[in-house]
Amino acid sequence: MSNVNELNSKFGVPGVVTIDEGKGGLTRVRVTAPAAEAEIYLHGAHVTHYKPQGQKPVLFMSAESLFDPAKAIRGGVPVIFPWFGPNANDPKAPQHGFARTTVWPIRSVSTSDHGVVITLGLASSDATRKVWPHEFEATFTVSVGKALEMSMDVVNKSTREIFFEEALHTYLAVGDIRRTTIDGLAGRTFIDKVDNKARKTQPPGAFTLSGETDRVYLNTPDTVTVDDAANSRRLVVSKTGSASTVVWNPWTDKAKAMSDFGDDEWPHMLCVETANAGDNVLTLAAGAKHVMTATVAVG
Ligand code: TA6
Repeated sequence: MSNVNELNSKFGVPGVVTIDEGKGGLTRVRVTAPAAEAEIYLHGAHVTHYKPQGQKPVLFMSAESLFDPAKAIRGGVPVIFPWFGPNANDPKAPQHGFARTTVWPIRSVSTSDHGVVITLGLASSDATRKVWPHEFEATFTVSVGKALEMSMDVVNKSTREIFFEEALHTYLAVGDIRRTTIDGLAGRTFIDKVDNKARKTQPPGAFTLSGETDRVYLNTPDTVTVDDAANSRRLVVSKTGSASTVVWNPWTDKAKAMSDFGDDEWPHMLCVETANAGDNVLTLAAGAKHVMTATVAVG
């Protein structure tokens, strides 16, 4: 794998894009553009920081997160692929797939008035075939500008159709989840993972969480608006090519149970995840490509 100096000479843009050794010695791309700053680790193609100029950081990062090649980073935007949650066929396989604990090489870096665009790639390998016997080419594109725009493109390089789930597992930073409302999911069916996976319908209007919440909303192309009263700002998560939206906050007990998450961090985060999961598992024909995008912006 290229070292940091080689990567900088190949992809660095003086004063705008720098590749360095981040936490845990993991390779990190640092972006300082006029509109925003961001950080992306090659480990998991993981966006760990996004801060529009003049704003507080938009993404939550746990102070307890590990930066360990064998573990997922806790916070930012974990890239979930090719399954969501446990692997139904292999209980020993890593939760949420292997993409978030695999190094994604940089494919390209470009700058424009719109912002900085970084593309990373992940292709099937002996390691991936061991847990998922299919040929694929994934490309993750991050555009750092007035909004954070991400695109997860998957090409089926196999000779037969493949089935997969995916998610951009976005951890939003909020001032206080107990004073935060979520709007855009009214009327949608969701799987309630804190109530025996019961299927329920989201009532009309915006809602506020009052306890551990873990919901997979199905068949929803909707934009979600998060009104963060404590920070007097709105965060807007819009998407294309995604039929599922996952809403998660661990609350007190689950927070205590996670060693890479501070006991007192749960009020300051809300996952609004852009996904294709559960009933919305994707079928991709041989040679075909699927594109899922998520845009996170301060409203
Ligand atoms: O997206 C919500 C969820 O599936 C929750 O069930 C919880 O497990 C969360 O993901 C975090 O999972 P992780 O494997 O990153 O600890």
